[in-house]
Amino acid sequence: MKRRGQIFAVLMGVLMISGCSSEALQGEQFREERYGGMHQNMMKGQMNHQMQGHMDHDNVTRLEDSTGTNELLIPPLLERDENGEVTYTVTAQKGETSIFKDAKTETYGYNGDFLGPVLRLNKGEHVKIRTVNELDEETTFHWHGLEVAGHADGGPHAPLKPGESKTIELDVAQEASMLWFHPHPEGKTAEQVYKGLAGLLYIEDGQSEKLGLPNVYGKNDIPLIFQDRLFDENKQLNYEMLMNEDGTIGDMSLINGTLNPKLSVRKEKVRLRLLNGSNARNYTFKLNNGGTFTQIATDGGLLNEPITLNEISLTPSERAEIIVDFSNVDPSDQLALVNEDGSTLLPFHVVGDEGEESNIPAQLNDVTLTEEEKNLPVTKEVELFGMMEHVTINGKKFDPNRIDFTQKQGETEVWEIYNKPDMMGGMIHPFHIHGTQFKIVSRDGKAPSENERGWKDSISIKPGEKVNIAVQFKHKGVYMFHCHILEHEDNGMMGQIKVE
Ligand SMILES: [Cu+2]
Repeated sequence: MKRRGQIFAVLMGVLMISGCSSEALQGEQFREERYGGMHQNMMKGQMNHQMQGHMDHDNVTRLEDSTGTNELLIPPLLERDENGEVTYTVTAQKGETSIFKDAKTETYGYNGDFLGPVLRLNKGEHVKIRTVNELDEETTFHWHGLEVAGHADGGPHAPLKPGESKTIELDVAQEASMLWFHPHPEGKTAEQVYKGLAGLLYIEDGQSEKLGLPNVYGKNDIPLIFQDRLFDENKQLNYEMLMNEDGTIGDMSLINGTLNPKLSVRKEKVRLRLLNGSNARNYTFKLNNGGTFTQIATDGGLLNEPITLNEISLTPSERAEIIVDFSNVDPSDQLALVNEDGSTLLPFHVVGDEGEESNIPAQLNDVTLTEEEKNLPVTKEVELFGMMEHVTINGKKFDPNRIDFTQKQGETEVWEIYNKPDMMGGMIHPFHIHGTQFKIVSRDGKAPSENERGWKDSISIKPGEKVNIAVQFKHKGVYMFHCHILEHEDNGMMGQIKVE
């Protein structure tokens, strides 16, 4: 892994020093053209580190295997406020967490020390959420995947200073899904998420409840927030020291904040709601026996039909709901959820009891890409480019005073998102738009895979790939669109759309 990085670093060094060869000159011009100020950074001796950081995207640090010592923590369901003035109160606060047995780690959390509770909203209801900042720094409360007016979306325009609070109101109109919430302050998102600010938002609707899918929270319906973290020698989340401009990748796997987790399940179908809540790591989830599972939902709702898979990839901020059938699994099978490279993420502890009866109906939803959507011309082009701090969208960095696009409320437009490769090939950028659930029209001109034919708010885009999406905003306001590698976002790989 390091070898390729080193070879590359040496190569780049040679190119820089021997400025007289034409090849080197081309390289130099290329860099100046593409990365501008990068040359200066190289001269400061940061290059080796940076290049290796980038090259490591091809061969990412393996996560430590979960020993299965600790029962997985299940996020608490947030109780509704009793006074009736607001539906929920969500407080960003500091805390201390015993992630390791022998140390306390300083963390951030919502209504607790680390991560956050689950907020449940019902389709059709009007809710008020009081947000409170008890941190020593500014933060925002962003509702990822929620179709909400721009002023309530919690982007970088809506910072709360320490001690401030703000109540937002919204009408919940979208279908059953698992969304999430996290901070979005300009330039500080990655650090605040890294320290623990992330919670889940469940939208519930009557229709999906009739399907008979596993839905006993914490028993056969389990949220799994996957995050990788690096800790310093004092077992602290020392972001300033550990961060990587190209996306901070850790060697320790936390699920719902639990280190070395295991999940005890009964002999029944179990619904796992997966969220890649990492700053930058991509996951490909598999079962260690190569067995299949069933995907039932994407970011923003149920798929039309269940899809049988033996692996599923999620880039940062993407979600998927899968059902694993443990009915015929024995404890001796030592079944586990593993990552692409085989590292054990979540061992399952199957207890002898029979569980609940549940179903996976053949028809789950009715979300279709219409002929009209398929035939709409591309009216917005987004070009993702760069690495490290030299990341841009359409050649520009985020400017809070610049509106990049406008779109009419309720009108569908096709956006073409292109991940322009760089001289080293480039890297996957997960692309997210605030305030909307969209549909994938095509990937490089071809229909999306069956398990992407549902509502999405974040998509993985490979280098060189062009993805067309049909986007509609239900509300007005200014919304962000950005790369969800949080360091890229903080480094300005973000634009703004005004919906009028
Ligand atoms: Cu990116």
